[in-house]
Amino acid sequence: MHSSLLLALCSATLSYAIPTIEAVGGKFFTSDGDQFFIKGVAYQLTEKDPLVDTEQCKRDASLMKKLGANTIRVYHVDPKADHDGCMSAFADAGIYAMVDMDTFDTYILPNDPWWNQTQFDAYSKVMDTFHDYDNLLGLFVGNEIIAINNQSLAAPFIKASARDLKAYRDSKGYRKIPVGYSATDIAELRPWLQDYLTCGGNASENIDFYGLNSYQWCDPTDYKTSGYINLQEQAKNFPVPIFFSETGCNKPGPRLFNDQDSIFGPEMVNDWSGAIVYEWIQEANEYGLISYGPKVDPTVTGKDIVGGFTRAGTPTPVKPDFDNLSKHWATITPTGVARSEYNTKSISTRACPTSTPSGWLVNGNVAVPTLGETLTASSYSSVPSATGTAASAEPSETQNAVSGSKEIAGMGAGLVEASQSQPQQPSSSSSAAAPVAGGEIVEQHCDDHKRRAWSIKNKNCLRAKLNWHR
Ligand SMILES: *[C@@H]1O[C@H](CO)[C@@H](O)[C@H](O)[C@H]1NC(C)=O
Ligand SMILES: *[C@@H]1O[C@H](CO)[C@@H](O)[C@H](O)[C@H]1NC(C)=O
Ligand SMILES: *[C@@H]1O[C@H](CO)[C@@H](O)[C@H](O)[C@H]1NC(C)=O
Ligand SMILES: CC(=O)N[C@H]1CO[C@H](CO)[C@@H](O)[C@@H]1O
Repeated sequence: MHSSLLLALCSATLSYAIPTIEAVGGKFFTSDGDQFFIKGVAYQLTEKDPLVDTEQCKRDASLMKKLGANTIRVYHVDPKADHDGCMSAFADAGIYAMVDMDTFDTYILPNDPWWNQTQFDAYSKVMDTFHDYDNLLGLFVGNEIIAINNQSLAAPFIKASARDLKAYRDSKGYRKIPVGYSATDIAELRPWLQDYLTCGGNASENIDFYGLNSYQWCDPTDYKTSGYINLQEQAKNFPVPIFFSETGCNKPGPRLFNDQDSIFGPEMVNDWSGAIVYEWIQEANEYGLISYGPKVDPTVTGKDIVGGFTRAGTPTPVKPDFDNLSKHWATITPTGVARSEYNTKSISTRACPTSTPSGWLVNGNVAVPTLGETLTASSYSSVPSATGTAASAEPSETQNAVSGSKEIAGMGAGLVEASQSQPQQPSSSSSAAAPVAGGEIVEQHCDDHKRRAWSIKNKNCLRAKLNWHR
């Protein structure tokens, strides 16, 4: 008893060494008052939870520090496991964690979304488990739920999950841990999705940050050709921190990471909060920055070997990719703005987009679904609650839409401008921002990150069902 209390105190003391991070307006700030920029890596060595093996975390944290990373992103954790060792290993190396709260069987579905108590319970358990770590930077309510415009009716359910998890956070007296979303980067969803998730004027219902999973910068390219110029146009004065929650095209390779110079350079640094590079471990998708040993036959099973790759041990840099990234990050030291000098009046408000046939389908500032609602035939209808009592029917989206609201009138010009900038995107770009031409990227992306089939039909997406990465 006594010694475990002592241990708890010790690890608590260790993690106090790192300042906490809060979202204020369109930026992240440390509790010391400095702006925080993410230099991150996606970290999911094992399917269930990579934050349980303290020794492994120490080895990885130490090399990540050399790489210049200050953040990891973890897609799946087991809320019942003990994360103290790993979280302090990362904190000791000055590294924050961003954690996805959804699980393999609770994520919001793109085509027939619902948001109910089972999901809420699963998400809130992750929050309960991680809230006390000072190096918890943020929590995601979802990753790439919506991948094409006709799935946009799932967006209000994303908002519902953010609203409920933020309310839960506040009701428990947890610190203001940022709660946000990580989006597929598809031009037909831009800027509608990012605007929708931050529109409506009620911060309690909006996400605290927006992450974009973008693979559209494939070296050699540049700020304009890659399409980053469009991302920037749409991120100007964004109301909450916006950053790349996954990035790093590996075609043709080696990876040069020249996008980091733009993200942290004069074009973008005032509006973006950094990037999480996909990914730490080398595996079949070949995005790895390090490996734990040579590739083996996929049929081989053994301790720490899954899917043809060793998933624990001493991390060895993949060359030249690791060094290339490390060299970039070493030269990138943005200071941004001090919290005391930051004027949140400079941020924009976003209109709730109006729907268009076969485009964005959520018409204006619709009522965010309540817990227990499901989407049927393009409107929300309450499903019977767990106790069997039918809740009252919700108004349909159309009835509820604030069409022609003053916000839309006020923001119209900006939105029109942003959407018109799309066709100017250079056609030479192999970008995911051009979904029709950019099939290759979309496919590759599905293969790497999706554990489920999208309704974008292609073999890679379907195969990804078997994959644990999203
Ligand atoms: C959504 O769009 C995809 C791709 O264009 C199409 O295959 C699918 O049938 C559409 N789904 C619905 C419900 O319209
Ligand atoms: C903002 O949203 C919260 C959560 O849905 C709600 O409780 C509150 O009444 C809303 N505030 C306003 C001013 O509408
Ligand atoms: C939530 O929805 C899922 C899928 O329909 C269902 O299995 C689960 O029982 C629901 N949870 C509650 C509390 O109703
Ligand atoms: C910035 C940097 O280090 N770039 C290097 C990345 O790798 C290629 C291939 O080895 C080198 O040519 C670059 O100089």
